[in-house]
Amino acid sequence: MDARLEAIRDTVLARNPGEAEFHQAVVEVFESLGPVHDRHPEFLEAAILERLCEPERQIIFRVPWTDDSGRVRINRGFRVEFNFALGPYKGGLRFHPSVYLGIVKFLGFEQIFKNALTGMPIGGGKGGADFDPRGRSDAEVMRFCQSFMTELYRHIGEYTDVPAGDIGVGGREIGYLFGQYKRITNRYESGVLTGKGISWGGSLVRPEATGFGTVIFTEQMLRTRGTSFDGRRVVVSGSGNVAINAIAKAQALGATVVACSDSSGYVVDEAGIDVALLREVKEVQRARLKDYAERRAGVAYVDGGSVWDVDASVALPCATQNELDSGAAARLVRGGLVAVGEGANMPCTRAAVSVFQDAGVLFGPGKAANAGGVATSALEMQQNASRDSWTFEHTEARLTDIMVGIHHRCAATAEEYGEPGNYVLGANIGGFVKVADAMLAQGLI
Ligand code: NDP
Ligand code: 2IT
Repeated sequence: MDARLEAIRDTVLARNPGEAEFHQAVVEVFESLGPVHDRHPEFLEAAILERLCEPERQIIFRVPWTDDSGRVRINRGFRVEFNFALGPYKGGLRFHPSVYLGIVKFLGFEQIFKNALTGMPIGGGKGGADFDPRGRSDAEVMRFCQSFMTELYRHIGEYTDVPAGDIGVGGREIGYLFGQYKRITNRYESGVLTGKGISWGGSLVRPEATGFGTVIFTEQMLRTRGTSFDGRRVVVSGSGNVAINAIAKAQALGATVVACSDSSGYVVDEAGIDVALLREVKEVQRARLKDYAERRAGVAYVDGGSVWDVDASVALPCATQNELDSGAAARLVRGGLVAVGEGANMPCTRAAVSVFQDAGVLFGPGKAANAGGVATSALEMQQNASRDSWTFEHTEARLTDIMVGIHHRCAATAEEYGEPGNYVLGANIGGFVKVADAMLAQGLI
């Protein structure tokens, strides 16, 4: 790493003790940014990096609620408003028991660069709670969401901060959150949340957008080597929103997705995952992947273990951070891996990324490859602002253009900085320069 940036990194790490995931995200970005600071000493003089690493606002709050037996429960809620240079803070809410400040900050930090890469007018933020929705009734989830919004509402707004979904937050939760926001404020402010239902201000394609976008980005990478998804054997991790839609799109492009997972195990389905059945099991019944295996002939369920033990030529990690380490990366490379597209945020460890890059595997980092979700959220905001709603075809065409544009920006930036094919470098520099220019123009704030 560049010596000037090392000193800034050390200060950032010392100021934020115990936040391992935030440290990891910061270090990974800093490793790309030396050459930018050679060309732009003004960024160092204006302390752009120090400012970027210090969130503009961090809100931590108590979320009290009662479970179905009447017992009082207390969770911790977060919203980190990281960067406002390009537009309203924008980023999802994660409900998962592992959520703490370090995870929200890593996600918010990544979101700054991701959102810049989309070319849309959105800043970076993220939030969530250490609430575990698994096994909770709809009524419990509703009471939790209402209590969460009873504090959050005063910090958000269509011109200030626009949350959306992430792990554990989908259409059901966004509905309860929007209802409570509307009730407290007495405003039908559609643009305050994205991922809404289609009949009340949502956008077609938003549910599919992250998974679709990841596959579109990965297809663009494959095309640089004169190949495509057609005929490929693919493994996807996770079986939530991003994973299911990545599976659907990869198979629409002619691939066979032979495995996917949840936190309990994975399935191997050599005939190709049956997306309609997977949606039924996971999205309608809210059941486990094991139930998918029980309902389909010829499918093996592996309890525990790692989905990365299954050979494939394309891997799409779509579950969670640090789910794919260097050992798994080396095994995948031995099994004939050609490309990786990160549907999740930071699913590959830094060591795993090095293994892929050293082996010449095409590697699309999350902040580029999974940007289709937030980009389509920005399209939802556009529709809300103009009180319009677009067709599926029109919205999907916009998403495709945006993903092709992100791929082009990353590839062109990597080339400009002398490392053709290095999408990590291209994404980090491409996102950073846009935000840094805006911060410089807007003065010391
Ligand atoms: P969902 O809640 O819909 O699905 C999450 C999936 O990942 C589930 O299969 C879940 O399994 C698995 N998972 C979650 N945590 C863990 C864990 N600690 N270990 C193993 N598996 C785990 O979330 P999404 O699909 O929306 O999000 C998946 C990833 O994509 C996240 O990294 C998210 O930040 C990222 N992302 C999401 C976007 C969106 O629009 N939703 C946009 C861009 C990125 P289980 O059910 O067993 O917990
Ligand atoms: O990580 C992400 O980009 C998201 N969870 C989507 C954020 C959004 O505002 O749509």
